[in-house]
Amino acid sequence: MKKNNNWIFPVAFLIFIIFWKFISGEEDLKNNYPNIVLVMTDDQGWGQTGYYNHPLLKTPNLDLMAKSGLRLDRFYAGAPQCSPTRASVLTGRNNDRTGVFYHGYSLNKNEVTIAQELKKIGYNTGHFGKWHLNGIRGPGVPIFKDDEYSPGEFGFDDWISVTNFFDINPIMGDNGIIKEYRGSSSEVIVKQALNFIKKNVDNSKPFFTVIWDGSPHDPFVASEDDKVGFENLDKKSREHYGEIVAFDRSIGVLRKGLKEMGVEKNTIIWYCSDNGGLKNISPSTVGGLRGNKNTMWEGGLRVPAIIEWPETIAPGITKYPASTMDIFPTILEIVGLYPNNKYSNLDGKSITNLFEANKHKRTLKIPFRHDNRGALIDNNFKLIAHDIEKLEFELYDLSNDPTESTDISKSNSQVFELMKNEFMIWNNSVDKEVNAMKFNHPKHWVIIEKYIKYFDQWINRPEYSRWIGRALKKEGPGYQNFGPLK
Ligand SMILES: [Ca+2]
Repeated sequence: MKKNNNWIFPVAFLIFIIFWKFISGEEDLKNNYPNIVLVMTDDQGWGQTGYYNHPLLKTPNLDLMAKSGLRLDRFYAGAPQCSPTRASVLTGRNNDRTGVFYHGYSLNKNEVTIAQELKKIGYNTGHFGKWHLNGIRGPGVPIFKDDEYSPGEFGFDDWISVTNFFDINPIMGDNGIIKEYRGSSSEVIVKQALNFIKKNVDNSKPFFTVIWDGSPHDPFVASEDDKVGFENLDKKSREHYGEIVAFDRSIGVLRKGLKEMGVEKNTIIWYCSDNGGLKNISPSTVGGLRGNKNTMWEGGLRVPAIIEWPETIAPGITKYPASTMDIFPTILEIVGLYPNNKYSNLDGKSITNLFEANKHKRTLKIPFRHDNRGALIDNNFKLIAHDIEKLEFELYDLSNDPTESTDISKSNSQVFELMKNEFMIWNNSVDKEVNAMKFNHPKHWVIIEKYIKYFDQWINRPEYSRWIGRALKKEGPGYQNFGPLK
């Protein structure tokens, strides 16, 4: 008797269809991976953009970007200081967990970075500008090839980077080789980043480009043209604001460059600053918020931020609280790596829900810990610990009190106790990681042999002369000034 095999064909066909759908779904995403550009300024305060109606400063290029992208009005730097925030961008984790306790600390080698993850799925990755995650203090010097903590060691294929802040006509490490560049720091790195982008566009490769500017960090040096309109300011403020004008122009060059290459529609540009605004600059840098850089007040943590992705994100403004710790999970979700992959102890969460019309309330609180100070943000509630060891906490309601003037911990004791407990549990989880890690304290480059070799060549460079002079006389501060340790 002949067996009835009629079922084989339909079942095989069904299996084929499911399999094909699965494969082609992955293929679609792969063929359409967005390009990603992260742009970060250094010390630009929350109030220092045209689109927040600054009384003097004009930022036409940022304003255009804010109009066509998603403007995040409550975006937080992961820490109120440079290196710690940079660590939080690359890892999605609080800075203390990564060994970057203060400026100049190196990022622990066992951290997983966005660049490493994106490389695995075929992205080309590049870093341009300030790095400040390699354990070196002092004004930015070129990063060498043999640097154990160079961008190349953390997943970047191509890099033109300096250890720290840099200014007009900088020398930088081009994949570890010293090269001299002409122009403002913003102009220089955007130009180099566009060369990298062009190479990838020509090869049809998705790219991940990190542009970390040295402006408007001190020393403040702007060109005459960029200081027009600031004549009535004191010299320091005039130069500082001039640097933001140069940065803004570089944003225009970047957006225009992407357009000319025809890739702007499927390119995400995520712009933000690395910490809050500076003191002693006029007009104020923080747009009416309390506190400045290096404090847990809003003025120290809240920074301007925009995500532009023309193909996917409708223009808009959101007050949803988010932070630089959300960049890692958000980007990895966009490319399909998160949450399928397990990443240990992330402190951020993906904010792709903001790209859709339905914006939910944030459920995961935003934790901060830096230099024995802490904070925890739960939508409008903000818990602050000025001294974690002494358990000194305060509570603010940012919806009624955006300037954090009234501590409501007594009148809202229930919320206060809950948030305090949650912060302490989180703080213990950070302690556990810190206690298990090995780390080195940062060093100023003037005491590192491979840099001492360049003293003769560099002593007349304006950005280095003071430091080299002091080092030759072996006197501080600056010489062997390690600053606060963990
Ligand atoms: Ca900074």
